[in-house]
Amino acid sequence: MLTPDKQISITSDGIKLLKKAKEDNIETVWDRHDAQQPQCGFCEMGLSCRICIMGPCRIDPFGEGPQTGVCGADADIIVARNLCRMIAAGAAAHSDHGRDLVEVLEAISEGKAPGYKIRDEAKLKLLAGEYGVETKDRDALSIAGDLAHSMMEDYGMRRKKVNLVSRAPIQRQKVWEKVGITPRGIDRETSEMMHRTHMGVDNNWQSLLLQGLRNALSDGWGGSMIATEVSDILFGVPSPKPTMVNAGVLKEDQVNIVVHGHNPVVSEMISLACQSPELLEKAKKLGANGINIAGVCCTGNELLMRRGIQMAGNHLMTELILSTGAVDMMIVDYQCIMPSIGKVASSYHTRMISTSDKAKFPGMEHHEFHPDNAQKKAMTIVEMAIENFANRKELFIPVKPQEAVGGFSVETIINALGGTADPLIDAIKQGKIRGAVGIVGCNNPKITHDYGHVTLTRRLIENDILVVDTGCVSVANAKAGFKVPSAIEMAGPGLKEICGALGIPPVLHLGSCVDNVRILVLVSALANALGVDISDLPVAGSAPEWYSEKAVTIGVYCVASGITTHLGPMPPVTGSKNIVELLTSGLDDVVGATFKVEPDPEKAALLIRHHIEKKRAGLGLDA
Ligand code: CUV
Ligand code: SF4
Repeated sequence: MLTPDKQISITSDGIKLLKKAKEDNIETVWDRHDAQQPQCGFCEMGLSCRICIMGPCRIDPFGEGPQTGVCGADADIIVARNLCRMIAAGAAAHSDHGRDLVEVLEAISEGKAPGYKIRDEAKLKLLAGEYGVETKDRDALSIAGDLAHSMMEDYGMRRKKVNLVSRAPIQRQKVWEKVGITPRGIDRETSEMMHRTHMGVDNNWQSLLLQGLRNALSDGWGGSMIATEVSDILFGVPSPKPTMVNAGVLKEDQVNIVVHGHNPVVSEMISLACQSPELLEKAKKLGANGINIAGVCCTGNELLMRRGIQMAGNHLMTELILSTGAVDMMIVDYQCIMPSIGKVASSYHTRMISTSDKAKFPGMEHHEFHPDNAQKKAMTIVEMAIENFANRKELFIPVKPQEAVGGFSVETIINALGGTADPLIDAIKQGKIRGAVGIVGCNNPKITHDYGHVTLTRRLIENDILVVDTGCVSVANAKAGFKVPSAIEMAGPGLKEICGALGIPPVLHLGSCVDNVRILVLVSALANALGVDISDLPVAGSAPEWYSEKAVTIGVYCVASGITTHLGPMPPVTGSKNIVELLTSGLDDVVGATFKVEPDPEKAALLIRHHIEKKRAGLGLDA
């Protein structure tokens, strides 16, 4: 158990719910993290290898024991292979999520996905144009079919480059060509990464890492970008909407359904079912004043972006939210779903439902969703949740919800600016806004929950740096009150003036993890407007509390796209001086950006500000 003085979270719902969970004898992620101490030093440094069964092998970092594995791989090779396999896994996860959306798009075009439809024809046509699909005098469904098939080709080996790479500024595309890292096919790069890291294939740490960059780019400008764009086509381009966040969004008098995971394909159908008059009627009959849907993690972000649906919490809140006793049902799809939550739920009345053929969990009932049955399934599942309302025991909803605004797509940001990026560029040129930072990623029990996100964000906005966020950061920042227009009071004078005039908060919610591609599109627009490369812009990325393989991939595609990126937790690379050197400085010569690792968000804010001022000087601003 945790020592009482160790602060686990800066959030009051987190602290109160952890206390409740302890009273209820619930084991949480923090307890399990404690039980794992000390964690393996070899693994932390990336120096252990279990790729083949001549091993497992470890390299002695102090130079006394073995310096190679059984096969002869040295520290550089082992660290590189381990990191590259993390990139491949992250790219696979996002891109497979994208693939599921492409399959829904195809099914709609064939009339095999009742309940789903093309909600944004303009975006469909825009994408069709980019993919060279004929749109003139054609109906949306046949365009959708051809677009889906063309996107499927992006996943394979028939193309020389992933199609949406052409969205990047031409200077950036040339960098990729010169270095030889233009991604060719989405699955191809992941598959080749796994091949190269098999024993006895690529044993040059530099060329391994270059393939790692290409693999990450195949996600950022491929799989994730497809995921976001097809989600916009199917469920609508996000626009700003008021919402509520934290555990207080659960309602005492309503059926509470929490959706968890990443893909909007299931959660969108659930949210529609929650509005069905027939089910609302049934809820009423059973004594509930309505059906309340809330999200956790990224599928929640997807719903928040497009429907203003409230968020109950982020990654480290997913167990705690169950100890409210107020969740009648939790419905999950995939990614970042702790295998512990079925067990947590068994102490309460909560019914746990898994929905994906590729993601099953202990202690959950499996109800598989497919495009052809999702509409019906959603009705059945929500009805089960309503029936479970009667089984509630005592509730503990610890806080009042916090207001926030979410739903900033690139389209709506440009709209808010009056149709072009010019006002933003002018503000940057005049120095009213010094630059912009995308703060993204997860929570990690190694760091006080939400402390990294909120501290870094506060320091940046008070220094006139615009913050955009996605993923679990977006919930942390919304809970901290950065996402109401009055939050400009926490911003520096220049940022306050600009955001005040536009009526927007100083921290803009750009969506889920796959929506980090909206940041790529936004920086491309800024770079093009200024006639420079992305790496010349006064911008940066940051993942202060990251934990997942997906986060590694995001960090790598940001850097490969020219965005210098800060990481809170150190990735498992310190066993190779060469690789640490390359990631933190050498990459500057290759792609014009690097990683900066700094666990303390106060210091990270200084590093990032310094970087932004350096880029401003490079552009001749403030001269
Ligand atoms: Ni994809 S990847 S913990 S839910 S941001 Fe949240 Fe977001 Fe990390 Fe997961
Ligand atoms: Fe050991 Fe080499 Fe096998 Fe890795 S690939 S487990 S280093 S023998």
